[in-house]
Amino acid sequence: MKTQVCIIGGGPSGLMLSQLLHLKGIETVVLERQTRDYVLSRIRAGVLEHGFAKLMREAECGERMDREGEIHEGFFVARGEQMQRVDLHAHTGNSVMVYGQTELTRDLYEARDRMKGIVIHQAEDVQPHDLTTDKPYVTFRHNGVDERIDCEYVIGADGFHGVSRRCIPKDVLREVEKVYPFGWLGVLSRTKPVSPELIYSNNERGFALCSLRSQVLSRYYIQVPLTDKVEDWSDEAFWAELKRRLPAEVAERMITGPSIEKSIAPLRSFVAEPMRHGRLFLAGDAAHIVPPTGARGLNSAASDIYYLYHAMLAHYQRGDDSGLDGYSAKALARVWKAQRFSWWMTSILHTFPGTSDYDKKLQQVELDYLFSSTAAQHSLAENYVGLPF
Ligand code: FAS
Ligand code: PHB
Repeated sequence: MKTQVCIIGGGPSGLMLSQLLHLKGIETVVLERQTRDYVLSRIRAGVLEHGFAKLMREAECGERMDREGEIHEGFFVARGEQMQRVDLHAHTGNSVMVYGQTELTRDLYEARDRMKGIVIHQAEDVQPHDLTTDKPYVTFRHNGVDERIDCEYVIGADGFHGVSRRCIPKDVLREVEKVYPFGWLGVLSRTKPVSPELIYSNNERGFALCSLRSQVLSRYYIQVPLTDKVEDWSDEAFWAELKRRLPAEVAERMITGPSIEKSIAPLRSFVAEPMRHGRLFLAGDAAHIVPPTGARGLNSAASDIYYLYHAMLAHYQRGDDSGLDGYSAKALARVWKAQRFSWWMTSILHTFPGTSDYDKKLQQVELDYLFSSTAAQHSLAENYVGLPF
């Protein structure tokens, strides 16, 4: 099998790039380890920067998002009984799109099918080869048969646990990481959301987040110790704890119901540099991870894909390799701004076990400043809607 760009990973990053390149006549093959149903069973991001929404439209995949997604022009930060609205539109003239990652991944798959894009599921033992030559190739096994794809470029869009990052030699790859001493217990329920806009709550019992997927599908999170297991949390226990961490006026109107999904995600900040090695380019979670507090994970993948898409266009249409040569530095510059914002949002909203009295005071003063300063709210708003690509 031959193609121009072999993409490892059929998550949002890989599918988006495949779709964008196909629309410009650049051939791709996507290799995905899991079944499509498995990929679509994962509940992840919920908030899209306007840049991501724009990319979905450019990929001719934005129609259902624009029909079913919700434009949000602000959100709330709660502290004890206090609630402060951050007016995204007033500060930036922009907004965010609330539309689940599961749905946009479904839209991307359907677009790939519509255009007869090649996405190979249950591709086992995917392995890139000869990445530092001008004839790289990728081997894998499918339905028990050993396969090979000869290509010109390999995109590692295979997430944090993928194979691509590990192809960069240890003496070249630099990885930095920060692991947080807690996780997020998330619940999806077919209930009316408690608030029309998101509520991020700093509470002495721990962080809580009220989000949504639609007006009949709520998404809630509470911070939990790393030692907690999902089975430790009944629905009743979850709802009771969530209410304790919200202002009384919000807790009182909470509509509870059975969880249709319940999971615990660990929180980490992680960056791998460089994001290029020869003909291999890393994108999305394969290269960087953020705690979901700032809703930057999926959105950081979007800017990687935007840069790679335009770099590939310049190469194939004009023989101009400046975009490819500058990709890693350009992508990392924006990745690190998202890292900073995600770390900052996490540091001001969560309780940190064993933190000093001084650091506790510092967190309260950060929140005092945010609640009292339009400049602080402007900074938060411009990061949340998405810094320019
Ligand atoms: P993904 O991990 O989504 O996709 C990579 C794909 O590669 C997967 O389908 C995987 O099966 C495949 N793959 C892996 N190894 C392979 C191999 N060897 N061969 C072939 N295929 C392989 N972000 C937010 O903004 N908000 C959130 O609330 C949020 N919650 C999250 C919760 C969890 C549990 C996780 C893990 C992430 C969350 N994220 C959130 C971040 C998430 O949305 C990612 O940023 C997003 O999935 C990134 O997309 P991809 O880069 O495509 O990586
Ligand atoms: C979600 O709806 O899953 C969500 C929203 C905002 C975040 C994190 C997760 O910051």
